[in-house]
Amino acid sequence: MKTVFSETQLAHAPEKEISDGELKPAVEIPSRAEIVLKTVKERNTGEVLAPEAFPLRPIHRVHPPQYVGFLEGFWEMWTAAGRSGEAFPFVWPIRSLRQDTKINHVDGLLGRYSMDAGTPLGQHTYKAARASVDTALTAAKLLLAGEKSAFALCRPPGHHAGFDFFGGYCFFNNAGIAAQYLRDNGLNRVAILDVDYHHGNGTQALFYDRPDILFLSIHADPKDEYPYYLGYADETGEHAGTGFTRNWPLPLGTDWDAYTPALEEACRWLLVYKPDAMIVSLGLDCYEEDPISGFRFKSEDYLRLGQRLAKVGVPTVFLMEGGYAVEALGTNCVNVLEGFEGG
Ligand code: OKP
Ligand code: ZN
Repeated sequence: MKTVFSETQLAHAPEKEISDGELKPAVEIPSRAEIVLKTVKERNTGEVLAPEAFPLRPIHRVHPPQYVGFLEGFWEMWTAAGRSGEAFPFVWPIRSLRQDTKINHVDGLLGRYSMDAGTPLGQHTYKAARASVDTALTAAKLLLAGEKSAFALCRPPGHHAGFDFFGGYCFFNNAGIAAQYLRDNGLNRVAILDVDYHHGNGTQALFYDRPDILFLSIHADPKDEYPYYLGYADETGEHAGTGFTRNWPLPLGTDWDAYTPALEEACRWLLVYKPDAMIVSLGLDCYEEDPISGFRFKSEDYLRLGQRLAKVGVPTVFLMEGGYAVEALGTNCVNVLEGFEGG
């Protein structure tokens, strides 16, 4: 399986994040991608290629130009306001506050375009997030060219980013942009299977009213885990998209055996839907040693995950999302890819 990777993604290198009431060392860091790349090379999973530089058009199919422009011009605005370090939002237009005003101040705009205070924005964030999108789109294009699978080594991740907001370490919704790109290039039905430990709220919301992009997600129960406000079992789509979203929230402490029934159900939905292609939002944070997560996958379980997904028999883009146990991240990720190729 070919891997797509861009060094430019490493330019987003946050130092701190706001978490548990403290400024802590950031966990969504460049070494995550570096160790996966190193393991891909060591275990010879296939050729590694740099992404093509895509224009803004495929991004604008998913995110509005105002939001994209905000991220693009952010650093200039931030430094013009006299700030120099990483940025965090701290005020949001929630219930009873206005959404529709034209705001000048950078702090107001930060809140307008974000969902949380845990996602640092820096000087090179936009450039790295664009490279992450390019990585996802290049992998999708490999599928269109006839590859049976491809691995997009994306960073920063994407599945929490919504139509016009960043959050959960995500800026552009890589999986959503890739899915829409596949639709725009001749595929009729695309499935997204999100196996990150956290619910992919951004991806779900993008396609909630659409039957042409199926969204399936298995994750920690949001009543006990981030992102808290989406990802419950009763969210199944709306309007024309009714029945084309499915969620399997699972309790903290879930191990592979407890996870399998949900995975089997998700695979059954995939067989019924018969997608022309599948995008796997591949978070590796169900791992037992993950520093911010509460599931109990072992490294071997990621081999099993890959083997099971191969049986679905659909052209597949694996697209990296979360996973923060850096030492094991390469092994866990490549286990999925090898499991898939061998299964
Ligand atoms: C991004 B992805 C822990 C705070 C965690 C955000 C988690 C974002 C996960 N105390 N905050 O889905 O892996
Ligand atoms: Zn996650």
